[in-house]
Amino acid sequence: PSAVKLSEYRVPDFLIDHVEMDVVLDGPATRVSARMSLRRNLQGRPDAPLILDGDDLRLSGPLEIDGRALPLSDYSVAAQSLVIPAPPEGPFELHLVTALDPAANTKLMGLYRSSGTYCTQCEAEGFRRITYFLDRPDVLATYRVRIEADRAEAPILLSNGNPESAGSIEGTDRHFAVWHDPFPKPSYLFALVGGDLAQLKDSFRTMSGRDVELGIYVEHGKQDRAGYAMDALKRSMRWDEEKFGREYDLDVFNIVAVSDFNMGAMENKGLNVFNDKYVLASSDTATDADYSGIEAVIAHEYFHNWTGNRITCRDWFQLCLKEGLTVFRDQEFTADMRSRPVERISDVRGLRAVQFMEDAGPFAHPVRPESYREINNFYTATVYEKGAEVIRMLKTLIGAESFRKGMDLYFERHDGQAATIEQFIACFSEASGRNLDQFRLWYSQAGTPTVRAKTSWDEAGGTFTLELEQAVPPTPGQDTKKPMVIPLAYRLFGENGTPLSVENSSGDGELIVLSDAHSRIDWKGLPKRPVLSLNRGFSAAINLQTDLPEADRLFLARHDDDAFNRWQVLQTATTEVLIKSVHALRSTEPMPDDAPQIEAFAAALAHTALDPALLAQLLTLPSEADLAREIGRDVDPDAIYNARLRLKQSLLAALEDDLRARYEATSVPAPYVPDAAGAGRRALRTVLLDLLTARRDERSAHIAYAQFVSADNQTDRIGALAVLSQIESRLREDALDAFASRFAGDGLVLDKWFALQASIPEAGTLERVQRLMQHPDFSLSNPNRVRSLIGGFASGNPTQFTRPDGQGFAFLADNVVQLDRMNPQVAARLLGAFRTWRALEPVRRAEAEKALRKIAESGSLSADVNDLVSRALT
Ligand code: BAL
Ligand code: ZN
Repeated sequence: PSAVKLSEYRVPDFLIDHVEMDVVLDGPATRVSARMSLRRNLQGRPDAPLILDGDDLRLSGPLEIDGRALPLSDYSVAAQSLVIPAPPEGPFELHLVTALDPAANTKLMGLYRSSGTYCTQCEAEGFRRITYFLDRPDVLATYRVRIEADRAEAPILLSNGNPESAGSIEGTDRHFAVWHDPFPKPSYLFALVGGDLAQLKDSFRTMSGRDVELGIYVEHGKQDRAGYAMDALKRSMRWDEEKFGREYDLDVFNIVAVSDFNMGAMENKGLNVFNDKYVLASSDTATDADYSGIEAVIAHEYFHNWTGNRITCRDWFQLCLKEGLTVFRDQEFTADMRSRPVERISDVRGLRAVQFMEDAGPFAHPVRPESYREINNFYTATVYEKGAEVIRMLKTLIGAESFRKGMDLYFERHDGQAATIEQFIACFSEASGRNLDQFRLWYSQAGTPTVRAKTSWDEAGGTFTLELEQAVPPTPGQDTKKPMVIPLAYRLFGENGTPLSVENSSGDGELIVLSDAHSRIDWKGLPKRPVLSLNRGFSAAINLQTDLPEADRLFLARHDDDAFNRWQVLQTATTEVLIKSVHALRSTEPMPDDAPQIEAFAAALAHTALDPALLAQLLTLPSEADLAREIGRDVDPDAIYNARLRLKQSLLAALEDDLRARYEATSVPAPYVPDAAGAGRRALRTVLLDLLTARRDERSAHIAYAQFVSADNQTDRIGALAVLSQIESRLREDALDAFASRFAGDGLVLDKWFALQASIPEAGTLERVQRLMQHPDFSLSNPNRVRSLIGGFASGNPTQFTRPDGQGFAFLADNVVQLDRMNPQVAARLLGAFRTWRALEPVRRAEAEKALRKIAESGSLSADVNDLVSRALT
C-alpha cells in the first residue's frame, strides 16, 4: 500500500451522526445490520462520492437509502470499499447488512471469538471489518446497538454506553440486549461482547454524587482473580477526579477480560476489553510485576475516557495526543500509588531499553509521524513512552500550575472533538504565556538528543560555569536537525551535601532551559567549587554526557537528594566499567578495576534505611540491551553477557557475607500482600539471589532451588526460577518440570515459564524453544503465548537470538512468515527484535540481514510485515 501522509489530511466529505446497529451473533452466520444517519460535510468537497471503508467484508442483501433499495448500478462494492458515486444531497439514512464468521477471524481485529466469547477490537481500523463505514477518527457518531444471541451460549451481551433494554425472543432460545452510547465517538471505540462470563460487581460514587455500576467480566472460575483489578479501577476513578478534575460520565463501566488479544487492552467507551494478563491476578499465579502491570493498564484505559474518548484524535498521526498523554497520566498515578523515585527509575529503564533503541535504529520515527504505510506499526515506544516524556518535559518547562491550567483549558475547549497536537499545545501556550513553537520539535524530530555538559571553576572569581552542547542524530528521512528545547532540572550542592540556593545566569530557578546548540551558564559568588546534579529526575529524555570527576560522582551517590540521580551516577559508573570489560574481553587490553563498583555496592548494602525497592534498583546492573545501546556499533552480545557475569562474580567474591545477610533479612513470614512495600522487599530478594548465585555452580543452583520450593507466592517462585534457569543444572530442569505440572492448563501462568526458558543463555535454547512450540499449552494463535515464547527468545535472549550461525534469526524469520498468514499484527511485532540489527558485529549482522531478506522475499506478506521488513532493510 502507498504511504498515508499527514500533509495530505483532508476533512471527511461526509459525516455520520448516528448509527443503529443490530448484531445477530450466530456462529458462522453472524449478521450485522447498520443504519447510518449520513450527511454531506459542508467543509468537504461538494461533489465527492461517498466512499465507505471495508476490510474483508461481504454484503448480505441490498443496500437501502431512506428505506428504498438502491439499484445495483448506483453503487459499487468490493471487499475493501463501498462507493456510492451520487448519494442524496440532503441528510439520508444508509442501511446495509454484512455477513461475518467471527471464529474464522484469526487477525483478532474486528469481531472475533476468544475461547468462544464474541468480542471486538477496532483500533485502529477494525470497525471496517464489521461493517462498511467512514472508519476514521474524525467521524464521530452516537450509537444504539442491539445484540442478539443464543441465551445459553452468550448470556452476557454488552456494548458501549448505558444499557437500555433486554429480553427474550419469543419462541426461541435466544435473547437480546440494547445499549445506547450518548457520547459521539469514532468507530475505533466501538465494542461489543457476547459470551458466558462470570461477573465481579462493584460501584463507585463520583465527585458529583452519581453512582456508577462497575463490572469486570472474566471466564467462569476466575472471578476471585479479578479483585485487584476492581480495586485499581476504583482508585483510578478517584485519582482522575482529584488530580485532573475528571469525572466519569456514564451509568456503567464494564471491563471484559479475554485470553486472545493483540494489545494489552482497549479503551472502548464504557466497555474496556482487556487482555486477561492485565486483569487476572492471585498471589499464587501473579507476580508483583503483574499486579503493578494490572494497576497501570486498568488506570491507563480508564484515563483514556477523557484523554482519548471525550477528546479523540483527528487522524492517526495524532496518536500520541491520546497515548503519550495517557501514559504520562498512568505513570503519575503509579508514582502516587507507589514510590515516585522507583517508578521514575523503572520508567526510564524501560524508555532507554526500548524507545532509545528504537530511536537509534531503522524504525526511528517522530513522536508524531508524518507518514505511514501501516498504522498498526506505530503503536510504538516512541509514540507511547517518548510521547509521555514530552508531556512531562512540557510540565517541567511551564510549571505544575500552568500545566494544570492548560489541561483544564484543553478539556473545556476540545471536549467532544477530534483534536490535533497543535490544538493541544496551544492550550499550554495560552495557559503559560510561553511560546512553545520550538518545543513542538519534540513531536516532529526523531532521534534521542545528546547533551554534552562541561563544567569549569574559576577559583579567583568564585564562578562555576557549565557549558552545554546539544545534537540530535540523523534518523531515517531526517538528515539534519534543529536544536530542541531541553529542560534540565539541576541542583548545586556545597560541602556536606547542602543544596546551594544561588541564581544561575539564565535566571530560571533550578531549571536550565537549553534551546540553542551551545549554551553557557554561570553561577557567581561561590566560596568553593560546587557539585552539580544535572537532569534530575530525568527531566529531559536525552543522552547526557557529563565530565563529572570521580569525586563528584561519589559525592552525589552519597548526598544527592534526588534518588533518581543517586541511582543514575551508579548506573553510569557501572556502565563505563562494563563497557571497558567488553573491550577487554574482545582484545588483549587488561580488565578494568572493579574496586569502585564494589565499594559503591558495599555502601548501598550498608545503607539500612534505604527503601528496599530503591536498593533493588541500585543493585541491578545495566541490562545487556543498555550496554549494547551504549556501545552502539560492532556489538558482540556474548562479550556483553560475559562482562556482566564477571562483574557479578567480583561483587559476590567481595561482598558475599553482606549479600547473604541482606538476602536473609528479606525473608519475612508475613502473608503475601501485593503492595509497594512488599513488592520492593521481594524485588530486592531476587536481585540479591541473582548476585549470590553468580558463580552459576551446583551450590548456586541449590540456593535458588531452595527459594523456589519454599516460595509461598508467585513473585518469589518466579524470581527463583528466573535465577535458576540461568544455571545449567539438574535442579533447573526439576524446578521447570514442577512448575509446568503445577500450572498445567493455565496459559497465563505458563507464559512466564515459556519466557524464562526462551531466555536461557545457552546453545541448546533454540532447540528447547522449538520443542516448547509443541507443548500442549502453546498455541501460535494465542498472542500472549507467541509473545512469551517466540518474543521471549527474540527480545529477551540477546546471545542466542543473535547466534553467529544465524539459526536464531532464521527461526524468527520462519515464524514471522508463518504467523503473518494468521495474525499480521502479532507477526509484525516480533520484528521489533531486529530494531538494532545494524549495530551488531559483522558476522551476526550479515546473518540478520540474510534472515530479513528471506522474509522480504517470501511472497505475499501483510502490509504490517512488509512495512517493517522494508524499513529494517533500508
Ligand atoms: N489504544 C490502544 C490501547 C491503549 O493504548 O490503551
Ligand atoms: Zn492507550
